[in-house]
Amino acid sequence: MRRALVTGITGQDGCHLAELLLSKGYRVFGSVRATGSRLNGALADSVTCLAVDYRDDSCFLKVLEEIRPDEIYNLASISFVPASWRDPAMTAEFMTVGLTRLLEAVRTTCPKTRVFQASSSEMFGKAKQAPQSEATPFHPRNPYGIAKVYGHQLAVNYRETYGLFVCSGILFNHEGPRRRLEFVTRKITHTAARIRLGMASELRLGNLESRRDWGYAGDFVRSMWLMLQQERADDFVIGTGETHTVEEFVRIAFECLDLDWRSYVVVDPEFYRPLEPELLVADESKARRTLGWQPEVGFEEMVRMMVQSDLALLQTNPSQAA
Ligand code: GDR
Repeated sequence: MRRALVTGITGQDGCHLAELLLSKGYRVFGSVRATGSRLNGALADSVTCLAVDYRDDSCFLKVLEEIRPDEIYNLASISFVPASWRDPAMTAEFMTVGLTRLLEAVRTTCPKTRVFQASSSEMFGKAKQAPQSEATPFHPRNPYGIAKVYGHQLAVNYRETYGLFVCSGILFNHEGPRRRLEFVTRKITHTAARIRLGMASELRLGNLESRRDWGYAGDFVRSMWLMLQQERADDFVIGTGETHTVEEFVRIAFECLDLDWRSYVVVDPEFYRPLEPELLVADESKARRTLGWQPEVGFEEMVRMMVQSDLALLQTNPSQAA
C-alpha cells in the first residue's frame, strides 16, 4: 500500500487531496499543528494525524522515520494574503523554515520520497506579461508571495543540487464549498445564502473590479497527484486560463438565489488592498500537454455548487450563520 503524508491536511486542499488519495488506495497521514485544528467527519476515521511543531528542528525527522512515505504533499501554509502583512515575520518563519526542515528531513531520511510543493500565482505579483507560464519572472507584492518564492526556489534547488524528486505546482486561485469564509468567493456565497434565508441584509466587499483566474480546488489536487506520477520532477502552472471579476462572481451567486446583487452589496474601503497584483491569468498549457490535466468544473458551475452548498449548510445547521 502506498503511503502519503499531507501537511496542512485540515485545509481546503488537504481535505480534497486526502479524499483523492484514499480513493486511489493510499494510506494517508496528515500533519497538524500541535495546538491546531483536527479533521472532522469521515476523514477523521481514515487519515492518521500526527502533530508537528514546525519550530522544532527535528520535527519532520521523527515523522518521516516513522512513516516512510512514498509521497509528501506540502500544503501547510499561511493562505490568506492580507494576513501576511499583519505578521510578516511569522509568515516568513512558518513558510520558509518549515519547508527547509521538511526537505532536509527528506534528504537525510528518505531521499527517494517524492515531494509536491504548493507554490502560488502570488509569486508573479507585478507580472510584466499575461498570461503567466513557468518561465514568467517573479515579482511578488506581499510577504506571502515573497515567502512562496523562497519555497519555490528552495524546491528547485533541492531537485538540482541533490537530485530529489521535488515538483512545484504554481497554483492560481482555487475555490469550492470548503473554502474558508475570509476568502472573497466563499464570503460571497455564504453571505448571499444568509441574505436569501433572512439571516443577513448586506454583503460588504472591497474592489469589485479585481480579477482572478478562479478554478475548482477538486480539480487542482488532481494535478498535484499527477505531478508526482511523472518520470521526471518538474514545475507546472495550474489554472484555468480564464479570468472573471469579483462583480461577475457576485452577480452569478445572487442570480442562483433569485436576488439582485445591487440591492445588497456595499463597497467598503476596509476590504480594499493597498497593492493588488497585475492581471494574473494562467498559461497552463504545459500541464495540459505533459500531465494530461485539465479543469473539469467550469466557473459558473463552481459558483452554483458553492451557493447550493452554503444554502444547504445554513438550512440544516443555522448555527453556521455567523
Ligand atoms: P487571493 O484571494 O488574495 O487572490 O489569494 P482572496 O479571495 O482573498 O481575494 C481575491 C480578490 O478579491 C478581492 N476582494 C476581496 N477579497 C477578500 N478576501 N474579501 C473581500 O471582501 C474582498 N473584496 C474584494 C481582493 O482584493 C482580491 O483581489 C488566494 C489564496 O488562496 C492564496 O493562498 C493563493 O496563493 C492565491 O489565491 C493564488
